[in-house]
Amino acid sequence: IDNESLDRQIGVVAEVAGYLWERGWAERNGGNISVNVTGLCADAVCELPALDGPYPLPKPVPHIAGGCFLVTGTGRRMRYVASQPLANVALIRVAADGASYEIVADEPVRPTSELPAHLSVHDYLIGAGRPERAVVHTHPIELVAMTHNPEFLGKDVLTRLLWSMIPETRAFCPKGLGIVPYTLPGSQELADRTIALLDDYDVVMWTKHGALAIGTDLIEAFDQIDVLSKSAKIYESARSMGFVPTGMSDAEMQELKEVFGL
Ligand code: 2HA
Ligand code: ZN
Repeated sequence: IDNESLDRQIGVVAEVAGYLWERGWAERNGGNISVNVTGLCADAVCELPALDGPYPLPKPVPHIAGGCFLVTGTGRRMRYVASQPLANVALIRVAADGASYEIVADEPVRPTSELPAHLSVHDYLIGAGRPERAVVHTHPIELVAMTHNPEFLGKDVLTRLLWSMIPETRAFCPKGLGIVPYTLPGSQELADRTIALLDDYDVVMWTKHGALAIGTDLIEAFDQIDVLSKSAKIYESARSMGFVPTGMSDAEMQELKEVFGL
């Protein structure tokens, strides 16, 4: 496929896949990435014949009917997405009725097991008129560890704790972290529980599993998880030094909110 803007997007997928691997968030085939490239391949690419499919979707995605998506392949390792993106990323097209998809690309890579979550999120974003086009799901160690503590799972408890570790987290993740209770990976239920939190939170945490972030591009989505992860590491570091971190006070956080207009 010869398309400069698509090539650039594939380059960013490879870049972020490399970050996930380097962070230690992508054991084996852990995590997945998708980008809505519908606007970028309005030309010949979206008209390409299907190599494979159609495959039915568990729930129709009417707002992205006819759309094209770059999606990391099922069973594919992030470290190889980074080094050989073309061999490990699928290009898929959602059917005109939004109920199935086809694979259109040089190589018939099957999309991630978390396709229901990715496509449901893209469908929600377009339906809500939002600008985000990139979705990252990954397994950030410290954040996942924190979901194993029931005390952190109450409404906005983890968000407040993470905000209070360092001012940047409050500033760059102003809506915080929504928590989905443990749900079967790859299921439509996980997808539905995820999109239910996207109005109110920047990042969604899948309990005992991983994080999902959206962004206008993949770098922005990665950064959101990275900022939260930094706070989680500061918390862990303080605990392993033998004390419970004080955290910024409510007054200090309120000041940030006012001065930065968060
Ligand atoms: O792709 O991360 O959630 C493997 C996963 C499933
Ligand atoms: Zn996962």
